[in-house]
Amino acid sequence: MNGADALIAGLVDGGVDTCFANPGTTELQLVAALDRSDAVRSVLCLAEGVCSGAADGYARIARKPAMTLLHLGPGFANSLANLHNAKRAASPVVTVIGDHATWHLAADAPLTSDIESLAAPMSVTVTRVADAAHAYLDGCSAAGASLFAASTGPATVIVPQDVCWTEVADRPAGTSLTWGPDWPDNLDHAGGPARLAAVHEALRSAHRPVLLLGGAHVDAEAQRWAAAVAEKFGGRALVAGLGPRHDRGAELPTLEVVGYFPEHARAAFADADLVVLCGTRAPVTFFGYPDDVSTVIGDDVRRVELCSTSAHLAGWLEQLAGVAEVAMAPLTSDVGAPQLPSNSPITAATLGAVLAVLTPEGAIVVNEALSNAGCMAPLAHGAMHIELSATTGGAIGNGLPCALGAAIAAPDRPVIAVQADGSAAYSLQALWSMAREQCNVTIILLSNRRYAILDVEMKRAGTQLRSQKLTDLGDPQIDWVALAAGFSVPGISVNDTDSLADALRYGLATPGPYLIEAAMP
Ligand SMILES: Cc1ncc(C[n+]2csc(CCOP(=O)(O)OP(=O)(O)O)c2C)c(N)n1
Ligand SMILES: [Mg+2]
Repeated sequence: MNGADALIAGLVDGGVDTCFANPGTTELQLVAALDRSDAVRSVLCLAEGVCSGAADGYARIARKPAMTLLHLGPGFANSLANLHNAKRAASPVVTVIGDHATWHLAADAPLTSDIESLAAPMSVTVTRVADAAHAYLDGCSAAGASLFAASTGPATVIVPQDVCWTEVADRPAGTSLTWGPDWPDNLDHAGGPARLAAVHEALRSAHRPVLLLGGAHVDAEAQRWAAAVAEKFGGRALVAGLGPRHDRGAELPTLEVVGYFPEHARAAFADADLVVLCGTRAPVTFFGYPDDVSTVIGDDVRRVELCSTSAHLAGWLEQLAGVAEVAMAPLTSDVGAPQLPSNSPITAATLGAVLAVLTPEGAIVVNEALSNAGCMAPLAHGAMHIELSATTGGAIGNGLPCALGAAIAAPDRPVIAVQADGSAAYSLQALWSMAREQCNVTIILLSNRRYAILDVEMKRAGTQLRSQKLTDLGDPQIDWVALAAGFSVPGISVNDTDSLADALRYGLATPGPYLIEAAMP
């Protein structure tokens, strides 16, 4: 085998089974190694932001490291916005970047750049493979680092082309690693009992405690444990906004999701005297505004940390419930069936009502709805599903890539992408990979023909614009159905809830991707 084969073997032994790739000449040997490997499914993506976003979505659903293969500094740079989202989501994405042959770097050829400096801010580790003899272990360690660093997240491996083409002996024997089905808990276990006792003591002395849930996976069990603990101490459990993965449905306890705008976020904590941070940091406002502060929780409110972002949240909350001597909150069996709205224009509220009725049990709903994110609230009354927020790091354009990766990770689950139009335009190339891989993704493209959230922020800032030139997308109109057809994704345009419901039923029942342009008033 050569260094490229060894690197791929190491990644496979570290848990990688899927690669979202956009390679070039410096990755030729890696392309050949992937071609020789039966252990990795390779998915070609037509833009690097699709690779990183798809790997993010894949990792969130499959709960194992997902690989991307990218071309030197420029190709990698194209992936960074969604890699930033992946880092904020604590997703174990392993980025493999081919670099020039070691001796060719000194020539400063056109594609030469400082890849390490590009990678550092978006990675939990950056490794440059020194020689072919190290390739296997560097691959294995990168996959491991994505899961076991202080926080889970992106690991970057830079591999010079001469390392890839150099022959090596077979992989080192007996080094195969396997990870458990759950994301590992990176907290110091020895500190666990003391931390549980401190949190329990704080809860006992609080009058109005809030348990704030966040991190890589706010699952059903975590919410049921948290609801029980909160009830015992006369408090509330909340879920942090824009979370990587949030299980939802009518059977679960109703936990409020912390809102986006500062006044909404602050209102959620207004009466709290204690906040227990469960897998998340203390919340801050998304942006700074004149004469305002960053904090959401008052300085006089006590905070205690239960566990870190990549901890096994449900496990920690179960332990806490044990100390507090409470049983898990039951599932609600008597869940009234939501009703379709009478035929009406498509707004956040009516779309939410349609989604609450038609989202199937077990679906994955990717949320890049932005100014229409209110449509997600009614889904709490629908069937059990998984919500993935695309913009965990605030960078738009992750929705379609995330949906692609989620669909590849879970081919048996229907995926619904609730997708704002401006954000869709950043990474539309994901449609082609969805068509090629026949992913079961139904996209609801929210065509409001503007950067509406910017209009909202502008109004809140009291700014009057002379023209809408920098926020209006309606001139010329974007034909989403034609664009989808261009990528071999069938679609339809609808402008009322009856036709939206029909189209959604059709999209869910038909294999492969389907795009519904929801024309909004
Ligand atoms: C990578 C990146 N570029 C730019 C922005 C700034 N930005 C935030 S929202 C937005 C417009 C979103 O418009 P659209 O997706 O149509 O959603 P809408 O506001 O209409 O609901 C822009 C450009 C961002 N957050 N991330
Ligand atoms: Mg828009």
